[in-house]
Amino acid sequence: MNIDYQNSRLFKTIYKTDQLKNFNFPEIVFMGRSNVGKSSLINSLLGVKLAKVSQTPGKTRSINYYVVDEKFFLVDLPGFGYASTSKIEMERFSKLITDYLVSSSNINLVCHLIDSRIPPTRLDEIAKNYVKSFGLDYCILLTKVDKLKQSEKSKLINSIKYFIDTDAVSVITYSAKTHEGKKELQKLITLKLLQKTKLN
Ligand SMILES: Nc1nc2c(ncn2[C@@H]2O[C@H](COP(=O)(O)OP(=O)(O)OP(=O)(O)O)[C@@H](O)[C@H]2O)c(=O)[nH]1
Ligand SMILES: [Mg+2]
Repeated sequence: MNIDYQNSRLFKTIYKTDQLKNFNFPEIVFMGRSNVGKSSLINSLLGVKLAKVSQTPGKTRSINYYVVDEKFFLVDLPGFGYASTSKIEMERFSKLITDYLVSSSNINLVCHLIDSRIPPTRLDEIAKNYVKSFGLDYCILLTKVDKLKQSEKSKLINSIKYFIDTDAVSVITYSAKTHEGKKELQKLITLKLLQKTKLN
């Protein structure tokens, strides 16, 4: 399958559960803690700067659907677990995420982003188990690997083995700065799209 990633655009932004609906494209979902690098990774993957990146955590408060080459959606979920966000906002964020996961019937893959320098948190554990309870395909993207020394990098996968409960889960190290991991992730996305749909 040939995918022209640069041929992408923002399709829809959703702020509230009642705006959620099923569109007619497969969805590749990006979730993770606030500031983990979701928007940067999406921009790197697409090769165009569509998603807003900020120094201030909690930037993406909505669900953003990007349509890629008129073939599928990349779905950028709001970051979870940003401590300074008011409690009501937090609840709204997580409710929007859980409502999305419940209501979408087109999810082909959920990519869980984890900062390669910060061990997974309790919320990461909850998010992973939640996704798995739906039987959704799941992979882990370890972000910001350009910030690691070579020695730290080689220990990285081992250090989060406890979090990954099966060898079947793909783990990709990614840098939005150097684009390390981009080809590998694109390959995985193609595989999942082919497995679940009849796209050609
Ligand atoms: N060095 C380095 N910095 C990165 C990388 N990815 C993201 N960053 C930085 O991390 C910060 C957060 O990046 P975002 O892409 O906005 O993260 P996010 O997960 O979308 O954040 P929210 O929308 O707040 O949930 C920014 O300052 C980015 O420049 C990376 O691969 N390498
Ligand atoms: Mg973001």
